[in-house]
Amino acid sequence: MQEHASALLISDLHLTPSMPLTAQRFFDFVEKETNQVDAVFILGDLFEYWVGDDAGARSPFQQEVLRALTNLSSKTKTYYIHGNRDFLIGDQFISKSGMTLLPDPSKVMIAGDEWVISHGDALCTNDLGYQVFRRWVRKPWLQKLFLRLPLQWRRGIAQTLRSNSTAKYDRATRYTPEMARFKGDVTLMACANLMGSYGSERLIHGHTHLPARHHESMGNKEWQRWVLSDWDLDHPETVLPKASALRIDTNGVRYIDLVKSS
Ligand code: LP5
Ligand code: MN
Repeated sequence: MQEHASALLISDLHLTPSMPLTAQRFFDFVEKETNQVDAVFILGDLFEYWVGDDAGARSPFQQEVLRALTNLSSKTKTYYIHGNRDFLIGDQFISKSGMTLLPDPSKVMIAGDEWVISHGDALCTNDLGYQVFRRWVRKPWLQKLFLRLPLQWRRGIAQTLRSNSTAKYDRATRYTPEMARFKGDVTLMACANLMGSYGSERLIHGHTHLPARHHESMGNKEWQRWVLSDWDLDHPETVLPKASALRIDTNGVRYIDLVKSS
């Protein structure tokens, strides 16, 4: 396992041309904040959605993000883990970006400690509908079939999936907030199983948009769980501006608020 003296971890930026301030903060992050660390880990959902590397190659916005990633990985070792919205990012994009793709989950060494890192969606095991959906869309044969569809169809399917997901979330938070919390978070059991199978005491994930540090235990197993924040600087009328990274170095672990320092 490669050792990294220090690292920054981010996830869930959901980059899209319709969120220009969030995208600009990512470009500035690459320029300004990543120079002092040994590694950057992007734990999924960097993009709002991804329907194939060929689509990325035709999108000026995705090419701009690609240039930022290439610049980032030329100065700092950069790792990527797929999210639930951009799991179709393929070898072509990864190799152009200079990043290293890691499986979800992975164990990495940062500042002398072992950490398990994951996007986090697979840990939301109370959301049975989503887990069934996830198992299907992660099947290589279905992905191959999807990637052969005309680009417009793929975009249409992705946009339908996104708007269903957003509508489902809005309905649940309005009418059944407890159920939304129950389904929208990771479960203790899934985390315990993961920590047990990796023999680890430290977990970092994103996806839930519930940034916090937790101390958890099950039986005689204990672990700390750090949750990354999503980023949104484009909807101040509905959401407080948010963007942060987790920094790990010999001084410990801490969140860096990228809204205040923008
Ligand atoms: O992303 P987020 O945070 O809003 O919500 C997630 C779950 N939603 C999703 C869907 C993504 O947002 C959109 C994915 C776009 C990918 C583009 C390419 C797709 C290609 C397919 C390749 C084979 O992941 C949401 C969870 C939430 O997290 C909390 O954890 O609840 O889950 C859903 O909304 C999914 C529904 O629960 C299940 C819907 C079943 C619909 C069946 C349609 C099958 C279409 C198959 C397409 C080929
Ligand atoms: Mn996600």
